[in-house]
Amino acid sequence: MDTREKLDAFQKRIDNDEKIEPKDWMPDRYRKQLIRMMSQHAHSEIVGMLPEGNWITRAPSLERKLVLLAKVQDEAGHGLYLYSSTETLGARRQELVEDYIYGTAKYSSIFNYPTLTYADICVIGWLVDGAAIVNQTMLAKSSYGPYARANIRICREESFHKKQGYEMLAKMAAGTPEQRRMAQDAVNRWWWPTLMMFGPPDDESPNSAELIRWKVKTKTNDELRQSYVDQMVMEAEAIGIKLPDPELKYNNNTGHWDFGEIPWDEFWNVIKGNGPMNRERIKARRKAYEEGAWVREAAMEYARKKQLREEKAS
Ligand code: FAQ
Repeated sequence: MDTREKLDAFQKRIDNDEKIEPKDWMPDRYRKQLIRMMSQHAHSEIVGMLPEGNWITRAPSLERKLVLLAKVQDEAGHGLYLYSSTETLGARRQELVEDYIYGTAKYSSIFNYPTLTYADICVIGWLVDGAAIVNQTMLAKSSYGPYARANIRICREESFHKKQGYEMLAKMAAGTPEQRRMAQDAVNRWWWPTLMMFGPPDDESPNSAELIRWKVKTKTNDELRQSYVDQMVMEAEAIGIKLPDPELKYNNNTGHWDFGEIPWDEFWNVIKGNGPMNRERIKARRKAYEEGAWVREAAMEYARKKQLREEKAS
């Protein structure tokens, strides 16, 4: 088959909702787009451990500490599934990692904000994991098999994270005036950045059309953002939390909640590396990477020796 025929056959498989697997033929651009998106997702899970890890030693009780430790550990696991699935495309993990800690590869904008009080931990569970679930439930149906399967597992764990965040926030919102103030203040700071997690508006999203044609994404950034807002309005109301948007209003014609203008300048600034915590996050990741060099070397040596032993034995 010539390239045109291969491309047509590939698109036909996608249109028939077949999964593409690592050894199947795929256009270079499909591979490249997946490596970009999946590795960004993996980096986000790993960088995402930092804002929450910051509160492990200060959790308000042993139970809360155990829950937070388990959550942060889950995020590390998600990073690992995602790096492994990106490797099925021929990418090398070390290069991917070095691309964001020393280069220009991106990770989610949301992890460049500080966690100022324990209420931020509740809000990350509710709002950030909540947004991640809306996005990743869609990605669990992605056309690339290993990515879809990684997201199925991730979503199951994120659902638990969201429930525990919501439960903690509900308790705070029903607590003392000081606890209620902390809960509301955290929601005020995190609401707009969580709306930005879904990416720029559709008419400013250069990758969406191609990703949707290949069913890597099956919904647009704005469609996902809208379903998130619709869901969160009700959840906020149920626990007496006010979302910080005076323009939130139910629209009888569309059946959705209209919302105010997202501060997009802030988003572009954060993804260019100028958010409140970008430099600190990269510094922390560089330190961990450099101090962990001996572990990687030891693991590689162990794998090399094991392979030699197996070759000798066979
Ligand atoms: N942050 O053309 P589009 C989590 C970039 S995991 C930074 O619309 P696309 C778990 C985009 O890369 C959260 N950059 O791009 C957790 C592109 O730049 P490039 C992470 C962003 O790919 C919870 C440019 O803007 N999830 O939270 C962002 O069609 C709690 C133009 O954008 C994923 O990564 C952003 N928010 O759509 C962990 C899911 N948005 O690469 C710990 C997988 C856009 O061309 C605690 N990714 N950009 O230089 C996706 O679904 C998509 O890639 C989007 C962006 C929706 C993020």
